Order: sequence, then structure tokens, then C-alpha cells
Amino acid sequence: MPLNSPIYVTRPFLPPLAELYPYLEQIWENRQLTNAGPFHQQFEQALCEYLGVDHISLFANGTLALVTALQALRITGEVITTPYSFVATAHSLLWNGIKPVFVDIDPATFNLDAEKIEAAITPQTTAILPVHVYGRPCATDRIQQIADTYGLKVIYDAAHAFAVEDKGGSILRHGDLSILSFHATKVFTTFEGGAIISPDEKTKKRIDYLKNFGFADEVTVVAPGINGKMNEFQAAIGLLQLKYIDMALEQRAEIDRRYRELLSDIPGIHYLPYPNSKRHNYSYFPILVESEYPLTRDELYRRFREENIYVRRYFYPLISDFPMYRTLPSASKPNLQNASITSDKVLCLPIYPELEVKTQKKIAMLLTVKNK
Ligand code: T4K
Repeated sequence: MPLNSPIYVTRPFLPPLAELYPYLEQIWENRQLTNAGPFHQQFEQALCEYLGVDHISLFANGTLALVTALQALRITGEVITTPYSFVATAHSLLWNGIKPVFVDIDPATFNLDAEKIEAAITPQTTAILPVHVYGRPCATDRIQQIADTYGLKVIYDAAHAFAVEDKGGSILRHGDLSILSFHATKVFTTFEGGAIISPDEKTKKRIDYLKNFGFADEVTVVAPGINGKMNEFQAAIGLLQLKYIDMALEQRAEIDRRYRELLSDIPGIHYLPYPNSKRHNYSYFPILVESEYPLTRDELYRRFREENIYVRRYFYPLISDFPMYRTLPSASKPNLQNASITSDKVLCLPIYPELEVKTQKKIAMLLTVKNK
């Protein structure tokens, strides 16, 4: 029997509505709706403390943060990146007139294979744009070593990696800049939203100019900036969400643990081991549908839909298969074999704080299908 109400791959956690009213009253009172108002400033400060980083610039969304990060470091020419991500990663390069150069992923982590980066470097390469896919940390030490050797910048697309830590602390400290997304589908959401994490005050300052049309003061414009600012409503939601994020992450951890238990003995269904991070955020639960499974990945995807369960194929198709990328030499299938195989097998199961045990059991039951 299909479920009465649909189950989606994610469902945003929202704090009790009553707790939002005092924030709204303050906004209505002071009429400061955007342009680095009081909630914006408080949220930046509170986020720095929560994440354990020193400099954050808030954005209207993660894509504008990515586009601006590339501008801030004056990245040009070619940038090495992964085809196994959401399309915004590579789109941010095209919006800056930069040529993406796709490098294959490591099938064990789904992240850019650091050992394949050097072969893709040309005299035009200026940066590496890796993604901590599903919040699983990239090979940050190796990537930095390559960047240092070749004089490249590193910008991490950490859209999935809110609150993730390795043994040295927040993974957002790696590289020259990291970006976050607070979209409705992310573990931490301000409806839409994003951020850039900078290593020092002067870089943050430049980014803050860039997200506000390039204004350095009332009469000075230092760059062709964009309007990328987070507004006061988003910042208020963010402040409120911070009160609940630890609880939400604990609930996610429990759901992740339960999936591992329920799915441990299903032939042809594989999931990744726990990442080697010190703190994980359980943002996604990807499974791989192997050839010994009685259904193909897409048959299984459709079977879930018939049951009113909307699992997703993150990330299929690969970015390199979209029309604006597929003619690039680096987009060829043989160059991206692991990404291609993974993309054809992956299915992301629902994971969010309010997911009920009975729904997880139903999902596990559907996965134990015996016949074609
Ligand atoms: N870099 C990476 C690696 C990213 O993954 C993303 C975004 C970005 C950069 C860009 O950051 P932003 O500019 O978005 O801040 C979603 C999101 O729209 C996108 O933000 C996200 N990555 C991507 C992985 O997933 P869709 O097309 O799958 O979204 P949609 O609308 O189908 O939502 C999925 C499910 O979530 C729905 O079936 C129901 C649920 N949902 C969704 C929304 C929007 C809700 O319950 N409430 C909602 O408000 O792209």
C-alpha cells in the first residue's frame, strides 16, 4: 500500500513558529530589512562561534557565494573540479567566464580523486574547486600540497558540510575559501542562504564589498560587485535555527545509524562506511544499487515513487553530461569512469530529523524486494 502522504528525500527542520515572532517584531520595529542589519551581524558572529571559524560573510544563497568567492580571488582561465556535484558548482565557473576541467572521483569517497588532479593541470589552471560531497571531507592535505606545488588557489564547495569537523577542527578552515549553502534542503537552513568562510579579516572585507555592489563606503565602489546580501529575515531564522541544530544533528545521526542496521544484509545494496571526520552531519544517505540487485537503479527509483516515496538520484546526470559542459574534452566518459559508474548506481534515501522509524522500516522493506 502506498503511503498516504508523500515522503521526500528531505524535509526542512523548522523551529517552533512562536519563537520567530519576537524576531519579526524587532524587524517591524526598526525597519532594517537588509544591508548588514543587526540580525545579520549577530548571525555572523554566532555562526563563527558555532562553527569554530573566524571570518564569515553571509549571502542570499550558496550559488552567489560561489560566484563571489571566485571573483574575490580573481580566478581566471581553467579550474579543476568534480563532475559529481550539484550543477551550481560548475555553473559558478561559467558565470565567471572560467573553463571547468573535470577530474574523476575516488569511488571510495565520491569526492575529487586528488591523485588525478596533477595530470589535469595546464598553464591556464589557476585553482581547484573540490566539493565535500554529502558532507564527507575531501583529501584536504593532499589537495593543499598540490595547490602549493603548482601555485593554485583552492575554493571548497562545502554546501553539504555544515558543522563537519576533522581532527584539526572545522573542515571549513581548509583551502583559501570555503562556501556553505543554507538552502531549504540543507541540514541547516535559512530558507535560502549561504556563506563564505575567509581566513583573514582583509579577505572578508573584500568579499563584503563584492556582495554589496562593490561599495567600500557611501561614495566609493572598488569592484563590479553583485547584490549577494543575506536579508534580516533570513538572518533571524538562522539565529533561531542555531538553537536547534545540535538536536537536529543528533536525530540525523540516529536515522543514519538505523539505516545502516536495517540495510546491512540486502544483497546488491551498498552504503558508504562512516566518513573519517571527527564530526559528521548525516546530510544525505546515499546507497549504491549494484548489478546483483534484482532491479536496476531506475526501476528501484520508480518503485519507490509508486509507493509515494521520492528518493533522489543525487548526482545523476553528472554535471559533465549537461549540454553546456558535454563538449569539453574533460567531460568524456573514459576520463570520468568512476563518476559515471557511481552516478548510474546512486540513490539518496530520505533523511531528516522528523523521519519516523516506521517509514525507515517501510523503505528497508521495499529494498528487500525479491523478484524483478
Ligand atoms: N553546491 C552544492 C554542492 C550544492 O549541493 C548546492 C545546492 C549548491 C552549491 C548551491 O547552493 P544554493 O544556491 O542552492 O544555496 C536541491 C537544492 O535546490 C539545492 O540547493 C541543492 N544543492 C541540491 C542538492 O538539491 P533539487 O532540485 O533537488 O530541489 P527540490 O526542490 O527538488 O527539493 C528536494 C526535496 O526537498 C523536495 O522533493 C521536497 C524537499 N523540500 C524542498 C524545498 C525546496 C522541502 O521539503 N521544502 C522545500 O522548501 O535541488
